[in-house]
Amino acid sequence: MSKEKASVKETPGETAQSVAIQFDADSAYHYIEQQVAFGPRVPNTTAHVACGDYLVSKLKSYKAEVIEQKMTVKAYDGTPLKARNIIASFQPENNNRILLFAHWDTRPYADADADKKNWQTPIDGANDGGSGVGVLLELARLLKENKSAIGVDIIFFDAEDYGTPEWLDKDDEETANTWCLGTQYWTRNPHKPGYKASYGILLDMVGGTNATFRKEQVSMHFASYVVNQVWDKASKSGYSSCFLQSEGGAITDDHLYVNEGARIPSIDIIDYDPARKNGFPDTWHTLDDTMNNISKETLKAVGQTLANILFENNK
Ligand code: AHN
Ligand code: ZN
Repeated sequence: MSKEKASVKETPGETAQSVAIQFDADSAYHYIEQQVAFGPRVPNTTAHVACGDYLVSKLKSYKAEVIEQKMTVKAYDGTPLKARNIIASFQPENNNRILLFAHWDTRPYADADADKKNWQTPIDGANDGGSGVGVLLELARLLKENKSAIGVDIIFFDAEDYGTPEWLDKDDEETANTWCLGTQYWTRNPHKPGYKASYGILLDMVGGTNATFRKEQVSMHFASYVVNQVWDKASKSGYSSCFLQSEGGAITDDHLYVNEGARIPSIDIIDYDPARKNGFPDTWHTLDDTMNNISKETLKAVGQTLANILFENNK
């Protein structure tokens, strides 16, 4: 990640670009709408299978090499979940790689909803699930049109959000490993033996209205230099009102397992503010996690920052 600089020399056969490659937030928004239109993407439902097929076909249409990792994982209550990690590689032969990831399943329970009657109802997951995938699909589209300097892997992890319900009132330590089941499976069974990337970036709830991103503590523990470089890039790109220079909480999320299991230094870009009631956005795990609370400004801030990292040498 070098400094932004204006392009000067033009070599024959190469086109110098003076403007950044534009991340299209309308396009990312549309990809979220498409996912939500399937209904809640809860493992063991037909909507989940149909959305997974949609994601695979989109990634193939963007000329990625796609691997579907199918598995059965065990939920907190023993339910076997039919799950699928979806892995897309751009420039698979390139040994210099970066990993971008998000979960694509949605929570079966609105267990943080103010109304107890809704606790057993599955959520739309426009932000929680949909947004990270929407941003990454738009980056995949850009990767078809523009060659990045590095190889890129995009992983949509499954069965992240089937963790122990709040109403069981268990303590966090006891239930931590009931989340992120697809990622935990992948760290034990990498899609390619010995898979490595220089670093990883997880997107979680990156589409909410007025979202703010703080330097999350698990990310700072394992990969502070990645956090600082991403936050610097965001600030240089004009998004310092979204990417704040302050400390976030420590979150059990997919990046924890990628750090501990796969040993790839990874960060979490997540809308989390320790000053809030439970830290997460108001819509988190409620029936309000819908398209109404998705903001194109937020999608643009995150997506353009990542595009500026992937394509920084294209300018
Ligand atoms: C826990 O609540 C333990 N982790 C939050 C991870 C998460 C859920 N991200 C989105 N939904
Ligand atoms: Zn969730």
